[in-house]
Amino acid sequence: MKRVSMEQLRLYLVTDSTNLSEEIFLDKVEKAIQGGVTFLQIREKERSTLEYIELAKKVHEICLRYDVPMVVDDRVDVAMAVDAEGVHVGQSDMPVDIARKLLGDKKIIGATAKTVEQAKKAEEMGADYLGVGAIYPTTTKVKTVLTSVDTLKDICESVDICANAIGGLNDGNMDVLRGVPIAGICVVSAIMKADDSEEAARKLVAKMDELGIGTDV
Ligand code: TZP
Ligand code: MG
Repeated sequence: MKRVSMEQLRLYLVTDSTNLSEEIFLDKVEKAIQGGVTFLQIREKERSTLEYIELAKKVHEICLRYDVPMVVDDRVDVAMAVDAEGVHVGQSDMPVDIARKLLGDKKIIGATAKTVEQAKKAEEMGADYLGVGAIYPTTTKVKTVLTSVDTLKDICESVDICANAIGGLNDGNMDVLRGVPIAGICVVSAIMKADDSEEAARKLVAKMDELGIGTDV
């Protein structure tokens, strides 16, 4: 069952509301979608469950208006609470097959994979797409190691589900992804730290167009 398309994954925004007022955060998210974001993951590490749910509801309202799927990082309970389109799980989070049992057949489940083995296992367990990285060192709060572009290519060739590159990516350093059969890229800082998130998203789309990233040819 296809729950997410390659086109929907092309510009994947992982949010980070750190140091932003709610108003500015929500405005940044909406403008980023207007600039070309096609998929969104809400990712909050510091909030209580109640705060997470309240914010996720507001972000989801925006996403629904633009027909952009929203998944919740890590928290299957929060995804269920707000009827999000799905969840994204890392290697230390809830296993994909258990998340699938809890969320059912219709929801999107994304998984982080840093090796071909992890990628194949996630696919077998029912993941719909993969986030692969970090391609570059990242300043976003995350425990991660680097994944080479060669490994990213190997992963793309080893699974049938879509893979996106993540980690330190911006419009100035994506050239290494030319020719890699990814569906798109996932970014935090390139959009969340930009003064103008709409322009930032537009630039990322333009760069992907130039490099032929996520074009099904
Ligand atoms: N997983 C691997 S790298 C990363 C995550 C969540 C953070 C990416 O953030 P940025 O700011 O785009 O480097
Ligand atoms: Mg996680």
